Amino acid sequence: MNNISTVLKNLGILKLNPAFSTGSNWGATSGAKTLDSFSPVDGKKIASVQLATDEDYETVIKKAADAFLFWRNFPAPKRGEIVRQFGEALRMHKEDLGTLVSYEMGKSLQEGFGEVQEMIDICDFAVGLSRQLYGLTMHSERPNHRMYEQWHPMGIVAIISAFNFPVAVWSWNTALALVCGNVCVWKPSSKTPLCGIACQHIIATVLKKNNMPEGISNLLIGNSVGNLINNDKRVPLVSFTGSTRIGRVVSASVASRFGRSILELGGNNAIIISKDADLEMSIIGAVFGAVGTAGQRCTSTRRLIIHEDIYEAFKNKLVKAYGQLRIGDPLDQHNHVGPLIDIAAVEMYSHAIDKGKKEGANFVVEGGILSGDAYQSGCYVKPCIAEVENHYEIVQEETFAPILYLIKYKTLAEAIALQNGVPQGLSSAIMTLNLREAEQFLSAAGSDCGIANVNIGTSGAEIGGAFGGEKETGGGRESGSDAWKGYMRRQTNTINYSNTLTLAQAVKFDL
Ligand code: UN1
Repeated sequence: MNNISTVLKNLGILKLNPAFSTGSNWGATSGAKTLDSFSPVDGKKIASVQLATDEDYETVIKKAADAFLFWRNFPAPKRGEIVRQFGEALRMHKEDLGTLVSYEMGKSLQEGFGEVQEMIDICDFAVGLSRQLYGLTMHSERPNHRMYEQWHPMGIVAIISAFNFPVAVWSWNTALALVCGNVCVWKPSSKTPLCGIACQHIIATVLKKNNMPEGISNLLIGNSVGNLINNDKRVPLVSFTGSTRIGRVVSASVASRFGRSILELGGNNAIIISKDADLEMSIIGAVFGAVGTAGQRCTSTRRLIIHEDIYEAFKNKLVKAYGQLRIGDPLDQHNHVGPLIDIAAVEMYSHAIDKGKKEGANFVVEGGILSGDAYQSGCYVKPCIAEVENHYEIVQEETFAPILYLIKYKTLAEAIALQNGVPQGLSSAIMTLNLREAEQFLSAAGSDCGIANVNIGTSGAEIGGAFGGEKETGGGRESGSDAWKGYMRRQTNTINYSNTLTLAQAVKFDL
């Protein structure tokens, strides 16, 4: 692995210290406030970045609005060509960007590379889409009339993303929004600003090379930015990824001005382990789902709902598997589990364990905070497992940490009710070789989640499907399938090519 200053140099961002960017213009702010980015890997400060002011926000929105006037008329396949080049640039930078993700966010290097791969994949998807964006044609009830629908861009799309997928979630939104003819304003998580700067620099370089105007892709760093976006009528669409608590605020503010929002909020994802499951496969799926990204994916496996006949055997296998986990520097490829994002996350993890114990949780693998030379950042925790009941308050909540809850079931109907019996509805899975069980789980009376899998875990969705969930997860869809429709406005067109004006519904109106 390259050391971090080489990575920042290779990414071309070593000398950049902006509060915002409208493209190749990296604005130094009028404000004096700065934000330090610390690595949870070793606790060291990586860099200091400036925070955008309200004035900077205005500068960015004005540039974006101007750029939209050009971009909306630039043919969609040509927009796709720009996104294709962006995907190529990401291929070139995969190693450095993946390493930065791993170092600034703390996920394993493999997962850092995987995240950049998701970015490349969505670019490929968006390029194909840029020659589609299909609308339907309909038959008119009136003679010599034609009806069809078109999909038009909306304008400025704001993307507010979280620390846990500091680059991929932005790219899902940006790649789609751009081919759809929108311009983007991105507020990355203040826990991972350097990932934001690196991505913006990559796309800005591509836009500049193609002589595109400033303002097509924009970046704003700063905590007050979110609030400005939510209340700004010039921003018709806000795509927000984060907690249900903040999502509720975003959703209400945006709705009150009749804006549209795409919400990707909390998950409380379960795997049902049937007595007809392939147990070896189930163990790997469950362990990766629970400890991958140190349990900080919105798709992380939080609950295992296990059939009573295999409960003890499966639990013992899990305990054994947890005993083999190596926790440590995520850039060392031998380690399975890296740190949590920061000390506040460690506190939430400890609080959840204490609360669980008070409610009656029986820990079969104990948690704890690691200390010593290799864990100096204070952000490394032990993945743990607790036997619980589904109704415990702590089990009903999403804790962004590697805490796995075990729940026993007798009948499939009971298992499905347990799986659905939480406020969130993002991802779900069943491990079974029994076709009837699998189909019941996927039926209208089965899982109530946006994602329901058979014989794979809850995390690691491919970009080709629509990504998102129901209930307190917010209902938004991003990424593949027809999620692009969320980034466009639909227009129904009726064209009369006859010599007379015929009213619909056979209404007569003679003068
Ligand atoms: C997230 O955690 O916010 O399905 C996104 C997955 C990844 C995306 C997760 N492809 O686990």
